[in-house]
Amino acid sequence: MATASVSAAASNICIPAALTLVGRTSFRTFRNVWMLEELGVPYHQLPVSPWSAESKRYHPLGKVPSLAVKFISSKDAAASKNFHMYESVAINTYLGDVYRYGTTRLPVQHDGNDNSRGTLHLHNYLVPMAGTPERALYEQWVLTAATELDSQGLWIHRKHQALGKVFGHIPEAVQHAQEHFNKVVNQILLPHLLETPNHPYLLGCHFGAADILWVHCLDWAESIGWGTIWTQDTTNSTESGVSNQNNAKAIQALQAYLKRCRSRTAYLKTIAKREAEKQTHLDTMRSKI
Ligand SMILES: N[C@@H](CCC(=O)N[C@@H](CS)C(=O)NCC(=O)O)C(=O)O
Repeated sequence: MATASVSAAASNICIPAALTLVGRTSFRTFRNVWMLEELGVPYHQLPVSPWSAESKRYHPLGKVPSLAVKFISSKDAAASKNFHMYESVAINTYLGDVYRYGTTRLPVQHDGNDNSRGTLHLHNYLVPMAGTPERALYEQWVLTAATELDSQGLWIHRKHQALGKVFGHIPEAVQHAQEHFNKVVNQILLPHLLETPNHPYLLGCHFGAADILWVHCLDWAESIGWGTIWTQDTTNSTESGVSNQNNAKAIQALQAYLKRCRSRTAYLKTIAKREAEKQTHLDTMRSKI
C-alpha cells in the first residue's frame, strides 16, 4: 500500500536535464549550493550579484538566488516544462522533492525485499515526503527560519545597517531585529535542542534542508556579531553569564549541532566554493581599477 502511493506521487515528477543556479555563493545562494552538493546533482552556476543583467533575467526584482530548470527531451511536452524559479527555500524544497531517489525518475519498485530499501530512500530525508508529519514539521522549521530569523532579523540588519547607504540607516530597527532574532533562538531553537537530546538534527535522525537553512542563518548571524548566545564559553556557567544549568546545556547542544552540520563534506565544499568565488570577484574588481 505504502509502495503504491510512493510510486504514484513520484510518477508525476520529471527529472531535469540541466540546472543553472544564479547568484554568487556568498549570498543566500549558499543554501542552494549546499543542497546541490548534498544531493550530488550536476549543476551549472552563474556567480552573479543582485541587480545584474543575469539576476534580473530570472528574478523580477533582480534578487539572487534563482534556478533555471531545463528538461531537454525529444518530446515537445517535456521541453515545454522548462521553467525558472526564485526563493532559496522554495528552490531547496523543489530539489529535495525532485531528487528524492537520486537522478532516476522513479523509486526502485519495492517488492518487500529489504535489499532495495537503500535505493528507495536515497535522499528521502533531505525534504520529507509531502503529506507526512515530517513534511509538516519541515515546513514549520523552514518557514520559521525564513520569516522570523531571516526576514525579521538578519535581512533588517543587511538592509538598514550593512546596506544602509542604499536603503537608509535605521539603528532602532536593527536593534529590534537583533532582539527578535535572539528571542527565536532562545524560545524556539534552544528549548527544542534540550527536549530532543537524542536527535542529531532538527527533524530527528536525518540531516535535511531545514538544517541547511538554520545553519546558514546562524552562520550569517555570527558573521555580523549576533552569535553571542551560542559562541559564549559555557564551561563555567555562572562566570560566563549563562543564567542556569539548563541554558548552559542547551547552548552546548547548539554548539555540538553546529559542529556536526559544519563538518559535512557538502558544507565544506560550499565554503570552499564561496571563498574561491570571493577571490575571483576581488581579482575582477581590481583589474577594473
Ligand atoms: N527571500 C529571498 C531573498 C532573496 C534576497 O533578498 N537576496 C539578496 C541577496 S542574499 C538580494 O538579492 N538582495 C538585493 C535586493 O534586495 O534588491 C530568498 O530567500 O531567496
